[in-house]
Amino acid sequence: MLRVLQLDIKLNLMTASGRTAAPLEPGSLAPLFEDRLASALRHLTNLYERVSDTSFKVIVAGDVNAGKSSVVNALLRRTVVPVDQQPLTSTFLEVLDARLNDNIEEAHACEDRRIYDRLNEATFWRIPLRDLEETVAEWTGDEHSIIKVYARQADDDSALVHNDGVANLSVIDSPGLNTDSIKTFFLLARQEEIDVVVFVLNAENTLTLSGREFLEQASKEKAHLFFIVNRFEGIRAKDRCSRRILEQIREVSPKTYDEARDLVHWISPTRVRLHDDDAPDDWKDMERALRNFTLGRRARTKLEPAKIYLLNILADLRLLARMNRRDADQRLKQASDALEASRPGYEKLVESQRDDCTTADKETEAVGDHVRQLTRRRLRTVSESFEIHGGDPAWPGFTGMLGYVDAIRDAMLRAWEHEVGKCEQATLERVQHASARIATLGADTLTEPARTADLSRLFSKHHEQHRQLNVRIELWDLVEIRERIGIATAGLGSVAMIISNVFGYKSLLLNAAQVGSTVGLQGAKRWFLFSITLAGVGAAAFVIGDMQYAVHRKVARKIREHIREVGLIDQHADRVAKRAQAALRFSAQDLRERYQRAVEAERHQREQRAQDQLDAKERRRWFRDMARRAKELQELVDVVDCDDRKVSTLS
Ligand SMILES: Nc1nc2c(ncn2[C@@H]2O[C@H](COP(=O)(O)OP(=O)(O)OP(=O)(O)O)[C@@H](O)[C@H]2O)c(=O)[nH]1
Ligand SMILES: [Mg+2]
Repeated sequence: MLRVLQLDIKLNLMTASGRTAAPLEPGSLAPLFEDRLASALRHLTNLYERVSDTSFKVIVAGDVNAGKSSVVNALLRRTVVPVDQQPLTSTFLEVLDARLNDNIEEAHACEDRRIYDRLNEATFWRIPLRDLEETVAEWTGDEHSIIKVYARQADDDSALVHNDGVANLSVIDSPGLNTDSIKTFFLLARQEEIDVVVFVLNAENTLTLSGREFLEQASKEKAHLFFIVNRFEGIRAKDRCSRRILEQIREVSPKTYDEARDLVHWISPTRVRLHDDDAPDDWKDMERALRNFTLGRRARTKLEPAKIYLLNILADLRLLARMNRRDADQRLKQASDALEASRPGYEKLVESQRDDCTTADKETEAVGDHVRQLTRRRLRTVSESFEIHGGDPAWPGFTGMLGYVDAIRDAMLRAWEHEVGKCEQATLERVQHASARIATLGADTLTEPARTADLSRLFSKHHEQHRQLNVRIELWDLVEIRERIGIATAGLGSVAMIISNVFGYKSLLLNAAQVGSTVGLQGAKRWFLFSITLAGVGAAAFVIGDMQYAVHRKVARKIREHIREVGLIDQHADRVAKRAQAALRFSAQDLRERYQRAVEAERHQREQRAQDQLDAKERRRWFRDMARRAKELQELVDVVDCDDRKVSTLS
């Protein structure tokens, strides 16, 4: 349990929240501790000042009319404070060295000692020493009032009040004890930091209830008290009397009883002749004992409270350090556990990232290759079988030849376009399938859903133009190279041969009549005869070929040549492959990014935990150092010998 630092936390919590069981949040705790530490520091500063202060305060207490004022005067060897048979002293009188008041003897009556300032007349009023008795008799101050009496000291250095450069003592005469004055007494004791309480006991009277109550309370705060038992001379049964008194002292202050030889003195102040420097030896013995007790054992009166306070604070600090270290240990363990626990998940994530991204890339490549080959194969197939795609348009005769050729060509081109379209469709399906597959990659690891690629525009309008194929076929194209050379060398005469070559003689013969209808009978006859002649020259028999088939073949070949020259199959294969890969790369990239974000988030969290780990280690180290330092200090403070460790302070 905290000794110094705890009390205020409880109080603060009570006032702050109105209940005691307020949760102790570190955030709300810190300012309370800060506050408490600040006031502890202030207190330590006060204690330090007190320890380094050479002045001592002795207060003389006792029942009404016990002879307190007489003791004070006897110590001073002169009448300074008023003495009377009637109860007299009603306020505290502090007797100080006149040198503290520019060597002027006078009294300062002060309403409120907390604001007393010797140099500020607003805080007191002056009383000549000779009028002191009158003032003391008349003035009833309140709990804060005091009369500061500056008096020159007797030269005898055995007198208690002296200034030998080492210690500066002041003696306070106090009012007789009753319920009210006890309170006032402890209030003053708390404010003035009293070093020694001298209790004046009248041997002729028994201790009053107030006196007993006072002693009980005082011995709780100071283990040792100093007793002067007066009017002992007149007691006949001295042994019995002293036994009775010592027994009383033992009951209220056992420590004092243990050292009764030094701390209990049986002597009357009236035996001291005032205004005479000399005093009876036993009085002087008492004074020496009091001086020794006050000055010689300053450690006990001044150091002890500081020591106890310091030890308590250090014990508190060690406890706090221990608690905080334990907390840091716990945090360290939490952070380490969390880090360790998240490691397999993190490693798995990184591994799946690598695997899945590779898979996606491979899939992209594979789909590209696949559709490229598929497209290539299909287009090659269609281009190789153009002949069967040419359709079967009605033979229009020679004159409609061009239209006929165009019709065949168009049919073939349509077949081509259709096949290109089908390749695109197959690619689209393949891409859809692959894209869906990529989207499922990492589904069990990643929380972020996959973005769906928009495949509706994979082969959009823009691609229609790619499908279209324009191949112009001239009649001239229907003539083979070999034949063209013949035409060039043989002149027009070879035309019939060529034509017959192209369309076959059969068609030529069969269609002669139709030719005649358009070019004129005469001309037709001539063309026909000419051709016959030519044919007759070149061949023994007319081979009637299938003209339509020949046109199909020639057109198909022409288109095929065009396709080959342009490299159209590869172009299409590359185009669909590229499109497919581009579409799949979108999915792969999405996968990669989602993985990256997930890995990044996980890494960030791990870094955070690593940082927590470091912080906890740092905290642990710091609090270990703090505990070590507190322990070292404790040992240092502990060896300071203050004689009596249970002594505590009045303040
Ligand atoms: N015989 C005898 N008389 C004493 C002794 N001490 C004090 N007196 C007398 O007792 C009376 C009261 O003495 P004070 O010193 O005024 O007592 P006090 O304790 O200061 O009294 P209050 O301040 O009124 O409480 C005076 O008449 C003193 O002369 C003593 O040791 N022997
Ligand atoms: Mg008095």
